[in-house]
Amino acid sequence: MVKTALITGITGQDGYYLSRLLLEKHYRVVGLVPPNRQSSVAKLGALADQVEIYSVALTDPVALAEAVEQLQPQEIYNLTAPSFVPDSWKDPLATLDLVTGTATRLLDAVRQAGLATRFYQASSSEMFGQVDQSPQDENTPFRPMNPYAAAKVHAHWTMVHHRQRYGLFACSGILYNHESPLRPPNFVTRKVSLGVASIKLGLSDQLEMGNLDAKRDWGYAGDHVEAMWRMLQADEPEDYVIGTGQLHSVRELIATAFACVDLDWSRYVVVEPGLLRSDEHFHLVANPSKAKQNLDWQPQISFEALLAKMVQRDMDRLKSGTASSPLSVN
Ligand code: GDR
Repeated sequence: MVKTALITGITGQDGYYLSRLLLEKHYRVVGLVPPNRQSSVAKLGALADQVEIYSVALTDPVALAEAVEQLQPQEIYNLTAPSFVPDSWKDPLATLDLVTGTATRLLDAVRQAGLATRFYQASSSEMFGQVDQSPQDENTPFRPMNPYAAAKVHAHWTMVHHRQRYGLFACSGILYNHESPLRPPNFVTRKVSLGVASIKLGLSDQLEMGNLDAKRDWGYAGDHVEAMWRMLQADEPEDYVIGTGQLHSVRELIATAFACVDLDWSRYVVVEPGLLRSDEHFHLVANPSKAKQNLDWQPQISFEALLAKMVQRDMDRLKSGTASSPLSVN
């Protein structure tokens, strides 16, 4: 039987990699895309012809319930979110509605349709926030530090309630930073890979950065979407922390990326105070032991290999004049 997977946020980085994975596994892949976001489907490149797109407002519970009823998906991956964290301060209520509202509406749709659909909720390491233990695992308390993280916590608990009260097969993947050549350039890894490629090719001579001492657990998006899928194939619905378990500073990230093209980063990088964030002083790093043990999951691509891939891809894009086109992934 061909399985149907329904994805929100299909036009984002994770939507791309997850669609590719599911298509390789011969799923029927359906993306729920709001009417005002239809133009973003082009971001899926060659995959756009292989997935089905349903035009549905994620704010409309009736339309979502109809889509679920009609498609009868075996799996739902709820990936939609305004993922650039600082933006959530600009409109906390819109963030809450998109993140928590969409999760709640979809979970209710599954419950009301009486389906055995398996549900994946995209949770985030940002939910741990002000941690007093490192690394974090599935038992670490949530202490969110921004509206994005607070909304993700609310969505997570809504998912847990549906699992406990109604017996839905619902799981939360608490994912640490995961990157790829498809990351938009406002995120730090892509900003650096594009900056390095531009400097190497003589197109710019400076890279303005925020906090060089900030530390993150950076993995590869292709590895992390594999974990999402594995969670929904497990015998029991459980929540998992997904990350590499390795902490690197932004300074290390920059040095590693510049080293890919044999340049000394300290000659080009300047700190721009306007890019510093006031709400982050904590080290978010995963203890992914449970995923390794239960799902047989572990990252395949190292930090160094990931950055080399991103820098190379941006060199190629700039040389071919396609730097603004996020697609054609290696
Ligand atoms: P993050 O990703 O907020 O962790 O959220 P981002 O790449 O924006 O920041 C990572 C770290 O780098 C520091 N930093 C800078 N960041 C940006 N964007 N630009 C800079 O110039 C810069 N200089 C230093 C930041 O301060 C931060 O510490 C990502 C998103 O994918 C979320 O949606 C997801 O939930 C979390 O990861 C896990």
